[in-house]
Amino acid sequence: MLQWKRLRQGFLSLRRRFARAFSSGDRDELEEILLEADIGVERAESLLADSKGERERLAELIRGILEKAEKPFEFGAHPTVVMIIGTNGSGKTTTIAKLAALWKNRKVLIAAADTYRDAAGLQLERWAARTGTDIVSSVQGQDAGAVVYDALKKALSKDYGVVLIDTAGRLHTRRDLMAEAEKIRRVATKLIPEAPHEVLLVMDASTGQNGLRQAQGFYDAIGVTGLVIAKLDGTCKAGVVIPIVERFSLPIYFIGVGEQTGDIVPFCAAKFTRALLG
Ligand SMILES: Nc1nc2c(ncn2[C@@H]2O[C@H](COP(=O)(O)OP(=O)(O)O)[C@@H](O)[C@H]2O)c(=O)[nH]1
Ligand SMILES: [Mg+2]
Repeated sequence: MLQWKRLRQGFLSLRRRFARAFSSGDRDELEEILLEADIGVERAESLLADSKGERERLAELIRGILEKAEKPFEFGAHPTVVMIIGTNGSGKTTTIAKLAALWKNRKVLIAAADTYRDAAGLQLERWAARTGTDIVSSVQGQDAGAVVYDALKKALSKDYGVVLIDTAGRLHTRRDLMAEAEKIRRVATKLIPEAPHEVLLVMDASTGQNGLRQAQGFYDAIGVTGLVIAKLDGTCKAGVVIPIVERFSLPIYFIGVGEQTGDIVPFCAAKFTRALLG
């Protein structure tokens, strides 16, 4: 698929460095690459020890870790309500545009519940127009809860298959985060008792371990059901996917490999490992 090609292209220099280190048997260089890829010190050391620095063995070990996170996204309910959360700038709104395009034939409705910034609503409306997706936005200063309520009501009455809820990422304290998520949840369950069916945490791969720490705050505050790892195109910190999988034990449903609506693909451990190591 085109998206995996993009990923392979982005990892080219990383793959070349790996290839050189494997062929010269330079264990120090291998460790250096793994550390720079933000895989984490302990994991880098144990992977090197267990693989004895052999390419095939290392690939097998990495694939083994990543396979735990491979799970197809399932639509259990009609509508399936998917809340998208994550740090400001991690890629939430872009991911919503991508998912709306990917799931076009399921009849998607977007709820623009990042009501803290006007620009967020406008950005989402542009994406909705571009992908031909219906959207419910805040009117006259409605808060996130009111937007979600209107969106779910519309989804039920107009037979939408999926509702994607955009949320604010700029909330600073854990308490603010929890309060906002709780508000959305409380309102949603009034109309659909099990909603939101999925809470996807969007993480920015290019921020490496740093982003991992930030995402931890969301993970701790809100019941997350799955991950989307955005901005994997061209980042030299792609190794961070390994500690992400080990830390959160959650499925990675999708990865983002660019800024366009087509730049999303279901996560595949084997393909990802091949893109990384060759
Ligand atoms: N290269 C790349 N850029 C991305 C990707 N996903 C999002 N972005 C960019 O990251 C920036 C922030 O994205 P946005 O969706 O607005 O983040 P939000 O604040 O979480 O809603 C924008 O410039 C996006 O174009 C991706 O997969 N790859
Ligand atoms: Mg946004």
